[in-house]
Amino acid sequence: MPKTALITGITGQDGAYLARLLLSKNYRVYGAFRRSSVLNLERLDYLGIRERVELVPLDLLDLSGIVRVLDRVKPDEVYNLAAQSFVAVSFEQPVVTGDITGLGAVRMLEGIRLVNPKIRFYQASSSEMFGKVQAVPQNEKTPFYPRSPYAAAKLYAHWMTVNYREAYGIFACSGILFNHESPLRGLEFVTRKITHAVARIKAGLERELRLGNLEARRDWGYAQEYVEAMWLMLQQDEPDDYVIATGETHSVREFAEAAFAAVNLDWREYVKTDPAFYRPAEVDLLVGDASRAKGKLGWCPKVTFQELVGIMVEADLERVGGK
Ligand code: NAP
Ligand code: F7E
Repeated sequence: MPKTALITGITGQDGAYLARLLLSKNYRVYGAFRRSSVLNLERLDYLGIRERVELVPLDLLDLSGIVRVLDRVKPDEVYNLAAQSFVAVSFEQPVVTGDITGLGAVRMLEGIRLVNPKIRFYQASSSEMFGKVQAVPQNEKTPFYPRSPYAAAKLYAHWMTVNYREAYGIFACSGILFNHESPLRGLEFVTRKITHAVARIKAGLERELRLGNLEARRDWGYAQEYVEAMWLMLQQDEPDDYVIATGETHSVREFAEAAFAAVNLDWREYVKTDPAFYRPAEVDLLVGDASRAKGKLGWCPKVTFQELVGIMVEADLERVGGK
């Protein structure tokens, strides 16, 4: 019998890649979207899988809708990828971020507890929970220290995932994923903002790129590989929490330098810093230790930092038509 999966956040970067992965494994894939006046299926179109995903309306703010969808779809596995995921906006909208990103996960868990506690659950946790890091590199045992409303909301969702596992025996896993990027990354995130601007500058459509803190360091991996780890977590005999990361860290400055160099431009001639893009509290350094994932899931990343930058620049050059 093919398995059935429900993915929340199907319109986002990870939702699209995960849907493609699960379809390739013969799953029946339901993709949950929140109703809006324009349904954005751009990423599913980009991957050519729009027609193969069964779309269901679901808002993480609405418990009764969640219960109805779980009852109708009868998933074996639920991947909770939906969130207000942009850290910068979480400072402007802390309450709604808490409601969607924090309580939203609890509504999904409650829905599972009410409808069918045998459903396996994946929670999209984040390296942002480490925030002001208490150890370098960060692993599953590293204490958390969130630095934004987004991170605090994710931390609540993380502990509730652990709690539903311990209290009700639900097969619930928290994947603590470090930053992962791709050509499907939203334009507001720094990597895609850079590669998109590089392509437009190369094509003569723009002359400068305004960025915030160039010294922040992140452990950037390739999204396509990271969704594989999500699936692996739900295939184990026992539920657990896993750090997913490359183990390498690079600054925003290094990313910009590499992206401009990929089209033979010098980043210093185009990048300007702008206080508008600084955050009230910053996460200075993230670098993950994914040894547990390697040992238990057999997961390890393959795409290097340089390759990731190249993949993203190439895709944006094609989109902009600058090639
Ligand atoms: P993304 O591209 O921003 O996608 C977020 C998704 O959540 C979108 O489909 C969005 O729908 C949906 N959503 C937002 N509010 C919702 C609501 N109230 N009800 C239902 N759906 C809602 O994020 P991503 O990069 O794919 O990340 C996937 C998940 O992993 C997120 O939870 C993110 O916080 C987490 N995460 C991401 C990273 C990373 O580096 N990418 C790392 C660690 C954790 P709309 O299209 O309608 O906005
Ligand atoms: O920022 C700095 C910024 O917005 C990265 C989300 O997927 O990953 C993501 O969160 C760094 C920060 O991602 C600009 O200050 C400089 O230090 O690309 P970002 P993020 O905040 O790390 C984690 C793991 C998640 O869970 C989140 O959902 O880059 N930065 N200048 C800038 N950032 C942006 N966005 N724009 C700038 O102009």
